[in-house]
Parts: sequence; structure tokens; C-alpha cells
Amino acid sequence: MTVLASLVDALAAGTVEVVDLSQPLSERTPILQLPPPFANTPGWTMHELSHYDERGPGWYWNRFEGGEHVGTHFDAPIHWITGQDKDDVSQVPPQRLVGPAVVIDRVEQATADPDYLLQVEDIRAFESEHGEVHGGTWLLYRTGWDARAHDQAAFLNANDTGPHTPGVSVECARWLADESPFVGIGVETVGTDAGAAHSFEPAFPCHRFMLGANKYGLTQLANLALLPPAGALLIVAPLKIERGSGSPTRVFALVER
Ligand code: 23J
Ligand code: MN
Repeated sequence: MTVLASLVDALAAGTVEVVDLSQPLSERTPILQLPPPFANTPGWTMHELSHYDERGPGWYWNRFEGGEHVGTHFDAPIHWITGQDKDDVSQVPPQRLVGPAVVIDRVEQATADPDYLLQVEDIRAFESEHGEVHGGTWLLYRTGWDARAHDQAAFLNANDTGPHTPGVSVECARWLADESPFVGIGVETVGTDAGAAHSFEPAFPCHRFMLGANKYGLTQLANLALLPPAGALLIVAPLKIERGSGSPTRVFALVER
């Protein structure tokens, strides 16, 4: 039996489950807020073309507008100045968008401290417990932030000192980019960098180092709680937008039950 024939059987039997890691896209989808003087992305908007009416008696359809970096979305290397000569979203090799995923759970830490930052040692400790991570693996970073995704204010968690959401340390971002086997990082928050990362040295280290190293980002993931720490297969499908810096994306995980 071929690998794919076995997979088809397992999907039919339910011993392999498809988990949807995407958040719904709507006018209520939370969006990033950058401080002045920076431009901000528009959110998601739908415009009805027809709804079984005189504009189209037999059909319903819409057009939509919104930023590339809205909702569950993919960051391509060209998004950051450090990756400016690298792939746009249409050029990313599809082989790198399908691969193993590990899940590091820091819900307790991020609940206690919304500015919690993942460290290199956390990933080393994970490897000691769950085995060596292979090249091309996606790192999925669970913080519990998905529970806030229905509410822009709770999701951004901003006060007079700016947004407070978990992320990765500068050293960890550098290590993930330059030394780790990971191909990308997926998070539950509005961006791959911490809310306070605008004032890190350097600023936005996850974007800066990961995209500069021809690696990727994935944001606003849902349902990471349904995945095992290791063993899931991730499927990421951003739109093939020519010259695009990223794209809203559907993300699935195949999980053995
Ligand atoms: C532009 C500038 C800063 C950030 C971002 C975009 C993102 O988080 C993003 O969605 O790529 S932090
Ligand atoms: Mn982005």
C-alpha cells in the first residue's frame, strides 16, 4: 500500500484527523496597531455583488478588501527589509509549506505574564523531552491568546505603555533564524513578535531575523490545544499573490488519533 493510500484510509477511518488552525475572517477580525508615524493595515471588509437579486438572480457573491497581514496569515521573507531580496509569497516553495510541526505550550507563563518571552533554553528542554527536531519543522508557540481573538482590545492587550502580548526573546529569535532546524514560527497572537518588540534591540527581532534567514511567520492560529507536542503534519496555504509580502491563509494540521 502506498503512503497516500494509507493516509486516505486513515482519514476515512478517523485515525488521522484534520484540525483547522485558522481563525475566521470577518469585519471583527482583530488587526495590528502600529504607533504613529507608521501606516496601519486596513481590516477585512466584504462588499456584496449580488444576493439572488436583480444584480444576479441566481447567485450570491462578494468582493473583499483587506491587508495582506490580516487574521490568520503568512509572513513571506520579502515582508521585512532583511529579506527584501528573498521570496515574495508567490515564490515560496510549496514543499516548505507542508511539514512536521511541534507545539511548545507556554499558556501558564503567558497567562501570568503577558510580556512573556520564549527562550532558547525552552526549545532545548522541549527537544530533550520529545526528541530532536528535524529540518523543515514548524515551531508552533501556544500561549492561550487564541481565546482572546474575538475581541480586538483583549487580543492587543494595550495600555499607555503599548501592547502587551507574548513573543520570543531577541536571542531566541536569532537562534531560531540562524541555528535552529525550524523553517518557521506560528503564533496565536497578532504578530510573531511580542507586543513590546517595537522597543527591543533590535526592534521586531522575530521578523528581522526569521525573514532575513529566508524563514517564515504564521499568526493568529487557533486550536493549537488540539495538537500533540510532536507528530502533527502542518499544511499552510497562503494565496499566490505576485509581489505579495504575505497573505491570509488557511492552516491545517493532520493529527493521528
Ligand atoms: C509590520 C510592522 C511590524 C509588525 C508587523 C508588520 C506584523 O506583525 C506582521 O503582521 O507582519 S510587528
Ligand atoms: Mn504579518
